[in-house]
Amino acid sequence: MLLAMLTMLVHAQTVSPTSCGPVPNANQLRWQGMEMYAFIHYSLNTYTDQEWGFGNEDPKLFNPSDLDCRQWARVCKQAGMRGIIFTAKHHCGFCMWPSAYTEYSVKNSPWKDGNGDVVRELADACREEGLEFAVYLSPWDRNHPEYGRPAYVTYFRNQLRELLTNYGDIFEVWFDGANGGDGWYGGANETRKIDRTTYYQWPETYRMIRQLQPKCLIWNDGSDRGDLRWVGTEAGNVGETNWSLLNHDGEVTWPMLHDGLEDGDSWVPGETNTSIRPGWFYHETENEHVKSLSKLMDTYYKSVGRNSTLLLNFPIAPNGRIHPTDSLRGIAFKKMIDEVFKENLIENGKWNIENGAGAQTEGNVQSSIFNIQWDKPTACNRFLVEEDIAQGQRVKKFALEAEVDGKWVPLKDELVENGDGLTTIGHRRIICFPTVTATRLRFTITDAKCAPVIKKLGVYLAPELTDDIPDSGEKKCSALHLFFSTPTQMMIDWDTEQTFTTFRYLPPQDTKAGIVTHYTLWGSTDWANWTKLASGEFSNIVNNPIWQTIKFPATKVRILKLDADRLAEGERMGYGDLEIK
Ligand code: FUL
Repeated sequence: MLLAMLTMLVHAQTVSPTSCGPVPNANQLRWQGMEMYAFIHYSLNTYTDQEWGFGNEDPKLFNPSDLDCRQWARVCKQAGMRGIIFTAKHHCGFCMWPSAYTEYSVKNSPWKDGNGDVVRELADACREEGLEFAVYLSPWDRNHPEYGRPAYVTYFRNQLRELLTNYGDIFEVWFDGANGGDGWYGGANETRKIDRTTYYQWPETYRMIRQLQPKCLIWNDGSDRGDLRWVGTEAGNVGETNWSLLNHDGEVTWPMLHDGLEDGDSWVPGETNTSIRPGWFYHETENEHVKSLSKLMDTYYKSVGRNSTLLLNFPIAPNGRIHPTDSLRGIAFKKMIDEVFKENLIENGKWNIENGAGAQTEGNVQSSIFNIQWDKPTACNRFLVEEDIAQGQRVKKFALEAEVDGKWVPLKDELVENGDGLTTIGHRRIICFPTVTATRLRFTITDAKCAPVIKKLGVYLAPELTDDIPDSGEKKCSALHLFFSTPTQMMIDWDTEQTFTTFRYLPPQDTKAGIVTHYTLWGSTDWANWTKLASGEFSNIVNNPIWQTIKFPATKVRILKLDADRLAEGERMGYGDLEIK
């Protein structure tokens, strides 16, 4: 015991004050406290079963029978979301509010005879439910004739001004950096390349935002540094080491997005965005694939539990409502979070904290060692710790040990792949470890930028995370006879003629090399005459590598041929799995 105490003291002394680094501004601090808020994806894509519209989809398709923004707000609130970010305009350019600057909007749809405004209805519903409201405005606009030229940037700013002026307080603006190049562009049907670092002239746009909405945070994954950063994936996790820092200038590489930058000169915290379903927009085929409770909890631990916020997407179904499966799952998610954190075992009197500052679990405590003792062995499996980030993110490394049956055992984060995961803390860090029945717990800060300031500690006993229904491991395509006739052409053949209507492609899951972004699908009965069944793009497949579905009129074939017209990276087409129906 004496030796252990000495070791702890040595650790404490190694925490020598150096520079504490940047701190958040008031807006960032407030935003971090929101913890979870919802994305809502809804546009013409909802009616064309697409993830990215081309820009020529007919506004007449927008005619929901039962659009109910109050239902969205109620569901989001009950799912624990503190605000909603709405796709006011997605890449297709269709505006969900009657913008004065374009005809491509709800005003030319049959919904409410063209007198409707989804942005208004949602902003009002959010306020009624006590939620904050924010907008996603896609800089890439595949409808606008001037996209790629200076006139479009003026148009974009005019639209942004409408949104920031007419709908009350906006807590965040989301400027998606996605740009696939090609689009309708007023009928030009061509590819338009822009330089994302200069084209949009962000500094001027930022000035306008600051002036119109001084409390609004800017999310921007292209060029000029916004107030928040993307975490480099749409899978729902930030790096296990997550610094809320980046450098103000210079390129941001993928590891910087995912993990932040320990010695960054600016406070740019990570926001983890993911969808409750595989896609961002509603697809009936995904009704069976709404994320399970354990997957959502895993996402929570790997976002909010790793010093990030969670931006969880709920797509709107064609009738204008959140689908019942998604709403029930969202609400169950919040119930489960409440269940896990309902009883802080430190606070219920069985525990005490032994350190110089006295026993307390909330309020700032400057210390490097927290030695927690129980009267009787107590089962636990979650450890929660928060730094007072108003004073910066200081802790670099810590240790966690439990005394079980008279022996100290090191605990590690069971959700990390490498190492023990006991690195940065920041706003909140949650460590998940297999249940131990311990008499003591020791939390030691072993390295910090300067004197650590701990704001909260918690120890909990959560129901164990169960795995999702295990995958049989068998690929759907294992019974197919397939081969590559060239590095970018795949053939599949059958002994007899078959009738198909659907080709499904799962891209490679662990690399961008070989992901098909643009395709042509052909069918034949004789190897000589080929009928083109479909061609197009797999939208957003790089950032969200989920199953892609190609539908075509029922056709008899003996051979199918898939041409990879464009690959995300590399020269050889790859696949994770295939399904043909
Ligand atoms: C991506 C977009 O391309 C997706 O369609 C979606 O909006 C997602 C949130 O961001 O970059």
